[in-house]
Amino acid sequence: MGIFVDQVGYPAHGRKLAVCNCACNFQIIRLSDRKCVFDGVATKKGFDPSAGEETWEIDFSDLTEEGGFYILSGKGETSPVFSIDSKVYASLQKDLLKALYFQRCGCALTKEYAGAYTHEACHTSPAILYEDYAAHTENPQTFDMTGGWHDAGDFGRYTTPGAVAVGHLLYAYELFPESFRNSLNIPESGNGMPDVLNECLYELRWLMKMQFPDGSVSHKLTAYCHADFIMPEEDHDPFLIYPVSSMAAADFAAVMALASRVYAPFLPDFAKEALEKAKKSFDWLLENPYIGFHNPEGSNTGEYDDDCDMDERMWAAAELLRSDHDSIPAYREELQKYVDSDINKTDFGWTDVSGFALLSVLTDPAHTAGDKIETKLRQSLFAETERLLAVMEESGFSLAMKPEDFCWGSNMVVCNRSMLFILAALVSKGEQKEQYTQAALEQLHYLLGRNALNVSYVTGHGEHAFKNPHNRPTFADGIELPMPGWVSGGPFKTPCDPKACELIPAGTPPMKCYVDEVESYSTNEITIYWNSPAVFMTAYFETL
Ligand code: 9MR
Ligand code: ZN
Repeated sequence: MGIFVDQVGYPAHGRKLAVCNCACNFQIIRLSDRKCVFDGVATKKGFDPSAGEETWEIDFSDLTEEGGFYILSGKGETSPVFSIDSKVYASLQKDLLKALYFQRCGCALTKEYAGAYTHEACHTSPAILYEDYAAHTENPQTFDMTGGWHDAGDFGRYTTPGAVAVGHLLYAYELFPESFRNSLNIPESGNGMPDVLNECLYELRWLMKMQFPDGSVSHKLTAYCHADFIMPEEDHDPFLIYPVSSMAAADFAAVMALASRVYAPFLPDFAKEALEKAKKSFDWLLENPYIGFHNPEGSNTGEYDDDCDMDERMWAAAELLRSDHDSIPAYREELQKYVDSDINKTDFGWTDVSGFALLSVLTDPAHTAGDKIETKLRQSLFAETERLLAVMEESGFSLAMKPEDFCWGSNMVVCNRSMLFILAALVSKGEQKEQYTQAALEQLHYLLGRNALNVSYVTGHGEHAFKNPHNRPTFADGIELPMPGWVSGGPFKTPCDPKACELIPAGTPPMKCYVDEVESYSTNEITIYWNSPAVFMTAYFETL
């Protein structure tokens, strides 16, 4: 038998559900004195198609006492411990955000800020223009491309996922600034700017280096092949500035336009520069068609290939519409084109960024896009959230995921769906607002342990938190525990790395296709853009 709970915990007020996989009576036991503070009977929920199990629900919503607890079933089984607290996700949010500091490239991570997880400055040599490298040019052109965050367990830095991660974070700050008051203890802390903006600035300044003078933007900056499992400062492979893609230019334009607005009160010159750069890439896009990206023969670093740039162009138009007041009718016309197209409008991932356009339009206090666009985007939003609520109803874990949704990085899909519920809550009132807020929270409970594997997918948070992320420094640093606050990619219905294929038997239900193994890059890697939507979620829950 298993009893699955959010191993971090539940906000003191509101619904509190745990899940178990057989009929039972239950007691909630207070940790401090082992006394029963609440009891009841689990109610049958039904067969969960993703977990391949029957499920029952343990409802202890009426327990509002704060503290540490666990569940004891009539059969003597216990759940992991959890908290009930009015600010239950505060330290989680801090760690989710601080994790990005540990990805900083090009600078040393010192004890003062990194604790045990220090390393020397990495990847400081000038990077080589890919075309020159490929042509074996005698004196290839090189550029200073230092800075930014390592994308993931590898040391690559890629424009589209980088822009997306910063997007999640800047929107979180713009919408919930009060959730970002705490210091992250990073080198810039205390300089008068919130640390979320300090941390994003590190990535934005690097992104600016990815723009060519004509406004086009390089798709990625990586070595030809992934490094071994070594510390970043031991990696001396040349880094290459790969060719441009239209997705990179559009995401760049969007995130720079967003940054120009968010940073204006703190760094007016930077904000101006960001807007100029955004406009330049936008103009380049108007003159250029879709340009995709594929790795050259034999290269195995990330590809982030995408066969459609309409959603990226949509995000760029939506952001410039809000931030550049000089050409509103032109941006609006461009945005309208994509709003009227049949592309998806509700995703926040690296392939599909249309949800950011929708978010930007629907949370614009000035309503710059106008009624016509707003109405259409509202329809798209609610059509998708209604569909997702129905998916949740089918799930024993109140999870808005169908079995087929467990792709590589499925936890990102979970987080992005939670973000969409949050957006629906932000533009709703009364009971509907509460329903969407609750739906968003149920997704976080899955991530933090209320799932068929009883795993918290955030390092350092939860009794059964995963411990072996596919992350080079984690492997190479000789420290037993990983840095806290990393989100795992999570279950993948068709895992494709050798370790996962060896350990996960064929026919395993999608929600269980996961192994906490450092080698498993397709189920247990970490990335900047799997953490950033989780920051958005916890920032919202902090405001409640
Ligand atoms: O997150 C990406 C996932 O959606 C893709 O299915 C997968 C295969 O193309 O690539 C993932 O991205 C990886 C990137 O290519 C390189 N850095 C690590 C990323 C996470 O695994
Ligand atoms: Zn580096």
